[in-house]
Amino acid sequence: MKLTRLLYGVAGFLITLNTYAQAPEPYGPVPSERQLEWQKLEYYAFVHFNINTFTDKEWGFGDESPEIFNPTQLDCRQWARVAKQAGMKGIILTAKHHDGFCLWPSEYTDHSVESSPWKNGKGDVLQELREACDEYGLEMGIYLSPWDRNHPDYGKPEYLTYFRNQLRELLTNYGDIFEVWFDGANGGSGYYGGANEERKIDRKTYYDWENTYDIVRELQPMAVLFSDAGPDVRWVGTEEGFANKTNWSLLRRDEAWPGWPRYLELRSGHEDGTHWLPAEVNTSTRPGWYYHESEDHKVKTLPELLDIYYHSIGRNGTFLLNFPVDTRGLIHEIDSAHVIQLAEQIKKDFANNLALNKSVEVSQYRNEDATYDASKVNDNDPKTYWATDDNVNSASLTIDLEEPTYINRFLVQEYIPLGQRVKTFTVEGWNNGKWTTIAEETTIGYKRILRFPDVEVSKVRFNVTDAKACPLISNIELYRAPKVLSAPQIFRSKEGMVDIETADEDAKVYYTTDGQKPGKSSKVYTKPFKLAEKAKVQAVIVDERTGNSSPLASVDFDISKAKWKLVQPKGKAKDVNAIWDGKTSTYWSEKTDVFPAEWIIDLGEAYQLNGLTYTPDQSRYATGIVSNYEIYVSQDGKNWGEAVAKGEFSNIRNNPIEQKVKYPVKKGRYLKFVATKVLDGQKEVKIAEIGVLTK
Ligand code: FUL
Repeated sequence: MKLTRLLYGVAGFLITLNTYAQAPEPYGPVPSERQLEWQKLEYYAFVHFNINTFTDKEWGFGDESPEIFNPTQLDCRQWARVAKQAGMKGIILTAKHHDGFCLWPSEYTDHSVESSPWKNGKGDVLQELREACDEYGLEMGIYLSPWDRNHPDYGKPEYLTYFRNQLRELLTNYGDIFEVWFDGANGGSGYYGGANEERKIDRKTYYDWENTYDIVRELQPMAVLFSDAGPDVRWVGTEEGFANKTNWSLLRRDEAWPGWPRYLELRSGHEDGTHWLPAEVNTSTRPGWYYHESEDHKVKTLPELLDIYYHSIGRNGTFLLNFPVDTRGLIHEIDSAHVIQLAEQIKKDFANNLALNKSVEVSQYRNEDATYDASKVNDNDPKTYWATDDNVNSASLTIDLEEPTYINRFLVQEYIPLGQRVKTFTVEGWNNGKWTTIAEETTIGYKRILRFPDVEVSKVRFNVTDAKACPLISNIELYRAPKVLSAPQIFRSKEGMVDIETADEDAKVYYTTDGQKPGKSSKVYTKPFKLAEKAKVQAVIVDERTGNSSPLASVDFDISKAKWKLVQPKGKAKDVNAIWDGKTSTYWSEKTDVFPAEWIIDLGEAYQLNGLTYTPDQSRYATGIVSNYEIYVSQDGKNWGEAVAKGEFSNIRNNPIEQKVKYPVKKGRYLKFVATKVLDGQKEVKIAEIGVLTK
């Protein structure tokens, strides 16, 4: 008996030996614990709110009086509530922006809330945010601008003491801080305690960053440090809201510093980076970081936000989305509505993981040890992973979906505690007895999400085609996200071609041009179509699978502009297309110091005209906005008679959307648009779009 047991024991031991594999060694730089914790947050809020909110500016000069800081309904709990509903995990607040005004009663300056009328100088926004974050279970972070256009010592060594004292205050008095955000911006000029001059500093050396970083490590060891070049989290090199598809969480960090001129490299990181330095994608719900009423119509829409989500979190970055809090001290209703729509869409997109618990086969797993086998990619446990033998840099994994299944999202994660390894990969689908390529991609990292049109497959094959070291894949998910049901966008070009755009390229759109409501019996949109006459185009997206449809999009197109020609200013024919291409993002700008400035358009034939539409420049720093106008109509382009309309585009500064002017019907073939005044006396007129209304 004893002998048999011994033999069994030996056999068991040998089997175990046979199937035991050494854990893979880390490869290259690896994340610190604080970086790992931070990466898991994925999505969190930025709040830009202070003096600039009240001056309607993006950068204050530093000479603003604290008297103007007086929010009427400041409520950090509302910020936290919105952030929570939006699925965000924390809030980073601009405790001090470049203008130097402090949102907390700093011991080291009077240029703070203490000198403002808000709460009679007894308020502390940081404290209120702390309480709100605690109540809603959110992390709190701080933005402290190194550039301080108010402080008299800025540019001298003394300023560093001030800056560090403030940092100590913030890191001592407001509980746990998850991220400290150091902005690389520095424009030179400032008020500087009344000196009102240019102060250039050497951004590489002036701040003596290492000693400042030590303060953060000492007081908040788990906080990550953000700057253009880390040391823990890097800027992604753009504020437009994306990382490159190839995105290494690595950087040759010693080459970079805050204000680094080669910042475009931050969009991809460095494949041969010497440090673990993952990217954070920061962008705002609006064009500006601060609240401007004039941007109320430019809040990013659900399709835009969704793109940013997939181009940040879906590309191995985190997503830091800014709320420009308004003069009331609240996140504006439009912004909160849009981010909540995003949260709902994300929830739907990732509702049903089709790969979960499906059988998975791999080309090879580490020493045939079950610890590293195929099942680890869909066991819902981020701590387990599929690993191959060392020295293997290409490998395949096949998920059997058992029956033909539609998919349109592929999510994959590397086990990053041991480094980022995969250089290239492909995804294939099995359908009709053969493999078809769905995607050919580069890096993965913490998380990569691919978005593609619906494909029907019964198996999915994931191939690592090149890796720096044996691939370690901790998770794979498959989804069929529903279509985005935002109203489609309808455009008409000058030539009269109507284009209908949707968030998903394979969305099904039904449309009409006869005034009837579109539905399943209407025409299906497949490509741009010609619409020469005046008509109402209405369109709706229908998700075939769920039967749900989008809100109705409806645009009234007036007469076609196909025959329109510019008569005056002369010789500008090649610049003019932007004003009637149907796109508000393009414009024509004409420099002039002669006002009134005139535009004459030949409509090609005579119409019963009774109105004009004018869309001003829609860019972030819009210029050449016509504020006062006159409109004339003529049969022959020579005799104009009295103006059919003249006046002011009311509120165009604060609300620079399409302007519509109606006037009594007058027949004519020629239209004259006269700009009698432009905002701020600028010597330029810009037209993004111009149109007429006819009877
Ligand atoms: C930039 C700043 O200059 C902007 O005002 C804003 O704070 C943005 C997040 O960073 O560098």
